[in-house]
Amino acid sequence: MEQLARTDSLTGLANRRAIEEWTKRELSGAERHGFSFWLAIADLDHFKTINDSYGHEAGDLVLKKFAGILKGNTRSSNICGRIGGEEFVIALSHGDRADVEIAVDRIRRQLEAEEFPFEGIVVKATASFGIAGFRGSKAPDLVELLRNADEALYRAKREGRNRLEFSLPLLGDDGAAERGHTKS
Ligand code: GH3
Ligand code: MG
Ligand code: MG
Repeated sequence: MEQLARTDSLTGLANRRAIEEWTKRELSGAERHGFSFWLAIADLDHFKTINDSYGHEAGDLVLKKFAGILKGNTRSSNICGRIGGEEFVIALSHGDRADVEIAVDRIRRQLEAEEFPFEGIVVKATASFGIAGFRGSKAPDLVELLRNADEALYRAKREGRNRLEFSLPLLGDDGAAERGHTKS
């Protein structure tokens, strides 16, 4: 029961509640020990068109396979989950911006390369990603991180989809150090 209450039934990923609990814990650790914390929102591109063209079941198949890609790319110290219909999050502790960019872009490329055989046709899908991060002594809450990640996601959509964008500077008083691609 405990486990079910924290699991998304379609994909088996962590649900919003589990993400909230995990993020809260990690953010307080990040604040105390000075490590960074990153949150990426992934939103499938033109997902409505996939449903409209091939049906809701095809859409569900894409959601499940994308969840598999996320799981395959999540280390035990990180978490991924489904927070809404076709919206997912990947939360990563530690690492600098370049590390996060590499990890998230690997997921983006895997989805782009994936073929979803469905009733004799091959369905393709892509996703856009918005990423927000924190490093410093005063942690934001999940809502604030999500808001920043969402703003970056909106930019990724506007600039053509199938891409990732960062919300910069990072939240927190050490966030400016992460402006560039390398840690200073
Ligand atoms: P964009 O690239 O701007 O994100 O376009 P979009 O079509 O993905 O965005 P929009 O928010 O308009 O559509 C999301 C669609 O996701 C609409 C909804 O029917 C579909 N959806 C939400 N949850 C599920 C689900 O559990 N299964 C399926 N098959 N579809 C879902
Ligand atoms: Mg959406
Ligand atoms: Mg979408």
